[in-house]
Amino acid sequence: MAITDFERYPLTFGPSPVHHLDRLTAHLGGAHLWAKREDVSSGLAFGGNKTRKLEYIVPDVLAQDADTLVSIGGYQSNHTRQVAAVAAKLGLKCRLIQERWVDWDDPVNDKVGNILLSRIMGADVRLDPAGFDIGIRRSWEEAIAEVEAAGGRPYAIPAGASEHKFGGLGFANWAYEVAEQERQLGVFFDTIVVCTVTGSTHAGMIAGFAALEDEGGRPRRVIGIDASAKVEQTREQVGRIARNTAKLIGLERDLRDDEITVFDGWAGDYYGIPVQSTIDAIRLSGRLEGMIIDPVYEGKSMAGLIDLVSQGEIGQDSTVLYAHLGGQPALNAYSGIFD
Ligand code: 1AC
Repeated sequence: MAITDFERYPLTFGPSPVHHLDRLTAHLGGAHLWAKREDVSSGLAFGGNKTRKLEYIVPDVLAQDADTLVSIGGYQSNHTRQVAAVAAKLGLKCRLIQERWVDWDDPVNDKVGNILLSRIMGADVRLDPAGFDIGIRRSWEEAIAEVEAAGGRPYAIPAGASEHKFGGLGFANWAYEVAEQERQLGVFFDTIVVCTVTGSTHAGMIAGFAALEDEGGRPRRVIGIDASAKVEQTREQVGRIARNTAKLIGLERDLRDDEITVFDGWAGDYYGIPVQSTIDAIRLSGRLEGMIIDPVYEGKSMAGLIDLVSQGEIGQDSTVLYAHLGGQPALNAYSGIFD
């Protein structure tokens, strides 16, 4: 099968926009920087990367005649907010487990931003004191069982939709979308930079670009910047999901280890806790480009991009595509760092 053989339920406006980051490029004095914006690609609750993944999962939800989406994330999960939006759009119920993934003592951490939006959209939000983990969680399995026991028809979506069998397809297709946008714009992105935590965004890109390369496309680097602060677990998960996704879309070879690149160094000590480089990157993107990024994901991947360019790890002649995954609603729980 190829990516085009999978059914896709439209939840986005179409291809997410790509634009040049003129002032950031000039500021860093090298590498031509562009952004592809998942944050402005859907009308569903501010969109984001999960909306694109859910486009490939919804056909399965409908085929199973489920009546309740059940998912999980941290209090400020973007993923659960997008699941809540999709449930609302489809007229389904939504049950969300929101764990205390981040030890962040802002008094409104469990009230504003993503979690507020999920509540507004009618999701049944349950807080859970468990800490951060990208694996399959007991609380989520219990929620699925509870919905079932109450006579519901649950559809289980793991954290970030990453461990779902179709979780990598949305971003495998993103790679094909990029190739089409390159033809239209007359550019070639030799380097892609993306934040990675639960892994399927990054993994899908790896699979998609590998397939494009095997179809005669030019090779390129897909650099994942770890924001989990548990880089080995993330690296393993990215590799596994990338290989599964590559098989699904018909890649007839194993992925090479050099195709799976996860860099650490910008996550700090904990998932969800911004460090100075995160805050500096958020301010720089805002002040130079009016581009708002968040303290959990994009602030860390942007800090990585800035350093990789400044240190020459990404060359001055490179043309770089920065994947903006749409995590801004969480900013509401971090106002204290910008006082
Ligand atoms: C961790 C999956 C993740 C979220 O938003 O909950 N990105």
